[in-house]
Amino acid sequence: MALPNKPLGETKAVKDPEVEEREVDVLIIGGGMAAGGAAFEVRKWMSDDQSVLIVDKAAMERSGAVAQGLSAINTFIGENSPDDYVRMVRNDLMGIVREDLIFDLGCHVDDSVHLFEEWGLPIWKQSDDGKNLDGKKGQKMGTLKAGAQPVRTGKWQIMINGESYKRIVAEAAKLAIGEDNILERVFIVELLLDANKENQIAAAVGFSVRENKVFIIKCKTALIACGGAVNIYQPRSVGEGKGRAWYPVWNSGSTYYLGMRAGAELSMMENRFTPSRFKDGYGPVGAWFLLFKAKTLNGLGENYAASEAAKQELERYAPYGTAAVTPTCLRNHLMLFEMKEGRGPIMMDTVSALAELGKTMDKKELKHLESEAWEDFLDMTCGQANLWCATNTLPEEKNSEVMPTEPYLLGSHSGCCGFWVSGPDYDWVPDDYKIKADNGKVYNRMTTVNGLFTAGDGVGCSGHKFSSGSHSEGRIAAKQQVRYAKDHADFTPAISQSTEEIVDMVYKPVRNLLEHCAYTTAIDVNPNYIKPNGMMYRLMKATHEYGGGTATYYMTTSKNLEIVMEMLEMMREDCDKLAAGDLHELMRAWEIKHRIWTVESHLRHIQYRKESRYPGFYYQADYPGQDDENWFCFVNSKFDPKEQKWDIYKKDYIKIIPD
Ligand code: SFD
Ligand code: AMP
Repeated sequence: MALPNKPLGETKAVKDPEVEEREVDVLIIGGGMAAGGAAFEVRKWMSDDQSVLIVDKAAMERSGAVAQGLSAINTFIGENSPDDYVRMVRNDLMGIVREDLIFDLGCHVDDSVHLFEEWGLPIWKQSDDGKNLDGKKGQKMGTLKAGAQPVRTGKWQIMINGESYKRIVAEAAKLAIGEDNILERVFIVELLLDANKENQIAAAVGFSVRENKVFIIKCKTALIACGGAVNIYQPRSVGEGKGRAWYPVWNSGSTYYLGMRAGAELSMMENRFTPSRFKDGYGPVGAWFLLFKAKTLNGLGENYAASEAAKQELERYAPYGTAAVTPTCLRNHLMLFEMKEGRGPIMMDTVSALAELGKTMDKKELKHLESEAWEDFLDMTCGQANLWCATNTLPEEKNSEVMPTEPYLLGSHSGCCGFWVSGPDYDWVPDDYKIKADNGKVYNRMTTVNGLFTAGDGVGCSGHKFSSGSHSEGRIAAKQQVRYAKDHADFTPAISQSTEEIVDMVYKPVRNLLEHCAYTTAIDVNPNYIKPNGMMYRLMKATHEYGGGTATYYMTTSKNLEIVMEMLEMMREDCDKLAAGDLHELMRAWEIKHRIWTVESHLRHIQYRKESRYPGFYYQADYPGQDDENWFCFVNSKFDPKEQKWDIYKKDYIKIIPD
């Protein structure tokens, strides 16, 4: 008889888990930057009789995108204005953004950065004679809040010694919210709507990845802040490199899945991010371009981005392409152009950059510069530093290859997919950007489902928040959640599903396995079920080949989309047959389901938008180029949980900040 589970390692799943029921006023789902901000802020606004709970699938100290740390904070307004911040984001995202949300964030983000510094995050400072001081030397210059000057790499970015960034943010969040109000290692699988009140959030359902226990958590209001979606496409790193990606592999689209299944309106899900990264190690490039002033060269050693051909290509995408800073997607577009023309690979010229900077430095300063090059990766993508070691790469002696990655979905970095949320209730915010709750009031960052909020990667149409902005947005949302809970003090959440039905849904993969595993001798091969690993390969192959993955240089067509949509529909059906033998595998089963729905919404949007708005991120070959006349608008979609049907439509873009 086949063994029903791995003998070692993971906790074996049982057929009948324990059930723990809770009820709180305010629920925060996720434990990353946005949820960390929410947890820090929330208790300040709560009254004594209100309750709160934060639930993270992992351990907050090292969960989410900032798990490994970061070496820069990419949004700090400082001496700039929020208006200009809006202009920058708008240009980078090819014109179609929610300016109310971006402006609002720009007004608040610096406060989070000041807090990070107060909590112990070392921020690089400029000395009076313009030198870069990091670590303790930087700290001696005083705080940003007190007027010390950060080391600006670009107009918006500042350098940090950020290996422990997430630990610092998590510590503050945990202290503020209180140990008793934290659930770690609990994966939320579904949200439930209220049994009596139409379109009102009522509960979240999840399970522990450490013990056989299902959680049913009722709430008046919930925040979904589970980050973006990774591993929805075949990654470039396969074989022994599998498991590496730039964005965090454990962020599986839960934000989008949870909200969309509750009926929350999505916006700009067609947008994706395929960042240029150091090849195979996924090291970010920002510090190299901005701090070290490096150039990328094509295979012929030419600075292709400065060529006449590149200039002409960018002019096709004016006014964005001709702006002072080329939008991220168009930077990729130029890179792909070279590769497709047979002028690859693209190399980051680290050698010339360090030599140039070193010209004015003494030996000690030069050594420090070289260690900064290593620290950039050791602080946030240590695998890249390992790869340099493994391949005998000294950046001052050998250039490194860069390449756009597989597609990720996110709303906080240089992408803007996510939910359509309410803007702040200011008179300058257009009515169409405000969502009125059942009581007629407007709650900033609330989705179209009453009581359901989101932040960070979850908020659509407003990228370039990064770590600091996500934290700040979590704080904005949490304050509104408390207000919502107070305004709905007499609402008692009720759910229509029985406890048995919920347990059966959450533990279905376990029950599938236990029921059928004796049928075959190899536990992974069975006509009655599919393991999440197999489903993962199925998903990745389909999106890779038909959905504009790296296989086709991010190109798709109407016919390809038709094919992949059919495949996804079948995958969704087959999710009922997922099987899991241990708790880790149960998480994998739910993650793949979340991924399938998420990437389906992405492709649905690409299918609907009859233009290629983001060249370099994706190309719809039947509709190349941009069609401003017909498509200078948002694309929104909604899954109706009652009818189990999709709807997709245009929504007007409204310009608020003049050029
Ligand atoms: O260099 C569930 N980011 C950068 N931001 C910067 O400010 N500076 C940088 O230097 C940045 N760079 C960078 C960045 C990210 C990564 C991975 C690298 C480099 C290598 C971006 C920011 O990190 C990002 O914008 C924010 O972190 C987004 O915040 P948020 O809160 O939206 O997502 P999260 O932090 O990943 O947190 C998600 C949380 O959800 C949990 N979770 N919990 C319960 N149930 C579920 N089903 C769940 N699913 C997920 C996670 O555990 C996590 O706690 S650079 O490239 O530019
Ligand atoms: P990255 O490391 O690519 O995630 O980028 C970090 C920050 O630097 C983000 O704010 C990017 O928008 C910005 N950035 C990266 N590369 C460039 C570039 N070549 N020109 C201008 N800004 C850049």
